[in-house]
Formats: sequence, structure tokens, C-alpha cells
Amino acid sequence: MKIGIMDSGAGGLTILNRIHTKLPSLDLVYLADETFAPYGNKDPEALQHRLVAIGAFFHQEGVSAIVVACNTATVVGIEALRASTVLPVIGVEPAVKPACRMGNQRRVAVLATPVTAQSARLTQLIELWKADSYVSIISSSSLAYDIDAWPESVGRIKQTIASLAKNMQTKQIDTLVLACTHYPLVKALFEEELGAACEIVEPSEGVSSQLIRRLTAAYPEQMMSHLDSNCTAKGQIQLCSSISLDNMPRLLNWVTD
Ligand code: DGN
Repeated sequence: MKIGIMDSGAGGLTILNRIHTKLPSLDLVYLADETFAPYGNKDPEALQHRLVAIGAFFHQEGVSAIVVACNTATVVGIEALRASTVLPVIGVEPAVKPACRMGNQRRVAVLATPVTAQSARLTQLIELWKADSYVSIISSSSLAYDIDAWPESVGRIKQTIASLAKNMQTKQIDTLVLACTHYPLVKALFEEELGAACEIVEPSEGVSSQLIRRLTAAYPEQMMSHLDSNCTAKGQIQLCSSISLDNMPRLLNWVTD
């Protein structure tokens, strides 16, 4: 069985890595939509059309489900994609709920791209789950873009993270939601700047569990063999980029190291 996973660039590799660890016998096809990147500053309607086109690409590839491994595409475009395909579609939403449930009166920062930060869906999630927590939204228009340009952009990445951390420390943030799939790639730099007092929440575990639930419901017999702990089959990972494949294997090694 083959699963399609997409993002604007390298961010979704953090999700791919977790899916591959949990279900190593699945074949995975990863699309980095670099021609249209970054998604974080795009018009929401243009993103919806793009996602529908990507759904058609995955259909041709013969996938059994699609993972939208991108918060930006999920909050603005997942319903359009779902309406265009019969395949199960799993998205990545900002992890506001788990963050606010980590304890009472949390001081949460949701760090996201500008499109996610301004989306009605994020406001809705905060209203739904904040309870007695304080939740602030912080956006960066450059961080995801710079992460795709790693390693040349390391200096800029460190500078951006240092200034975001300073902002969060002023607000006495104790819980950081990484609401862009690119950000877990530089989680260690956030940890270094924020220290142990701030807990960092990222979505790969939740998304991979959700994928397993959806696949088990849709394809129960096939999933029995993929979930069998004695299964030694290794699935193929195919990387596709709408520009070039050059940087992707390097980035995959970085993620799986
Ligand atoms: N990785 C994407 C997200 O989770 O929002 C978007 C990155 C981008 O294109 N700016």
C-alpha cells in the first residue's frame, strides 16, 4: 500500500519520518511543492486550487490515502481537497488542544506561518480549547523558507529563533506549539534558546496515529500485515519535488539521523 505525503518543502519530512518508523512496510511518496513554496504567504484560494491539483497527482500515483503534512495547507485547503477525492485525507492542525491540556493556566505560544496565524481555523481552535490558558499567536514569514535553504541559511535561522525566543520569554511562555511542520527540524535550536522550562509540542505522533486509525478503517485486511510486528518488509520512499530532487535526500538524512 502506498501513501502520498505533501508539503511545500522539507517540513513534511518530519511527519514522513514518524509514519515510516511506525509502519516501515508502507510505500511512501513525498511531494515537496517547491515551485509554489513558501505556502505561508500565499492567497488561501490559490492554495486550495494547488491542493486539489496535488490530490490529482497522488491519484495518478495510485496512493491509498493522502497526508497533508502542512499546517498552512490544512487550515485553508483541506476541505477543498476532501471534496475532490474519495481517498482518506489526513491533515495537520496546530496542536492547541494537547498544549492547553498539559496543565492548568498554561501560557501557550502558537508559532506558525502568516497564513496559519491569520486563519479562522486557528482562532476557532483557540476558542475551543484554551479554557483557563493564555494563548498567543506568533508568526514568522521567513523561518520555513530559511529551513528549506538549509544549510546555507543556518545563521539566519539561529537569529530568527533567538529573537522569537526573546519575545516568548517576555510573555513568560511555558508551552510552545510548533504549528508549521518545518519547525520540528530545528527543535533543538528552540530548546537551546528556551531552556527546559518551556515544553515544545509538535504534531508528528498525533498525525501518524490518526493515519493508522483511518487506514485501518478503510483497508482493514491490508493493514493487518502492515501492523504485524513480525513483518520485515521495507517500504520504498520516493521523493518528488516540483523543482529539483537535489536537496531532498540530504534533508531526509538530516531528519532521520
Ligand atoms: N510546512 C508548512 C506548514 O506546516 O505550515 C508551510 C511552510 C511554508 O511554506 N511556509
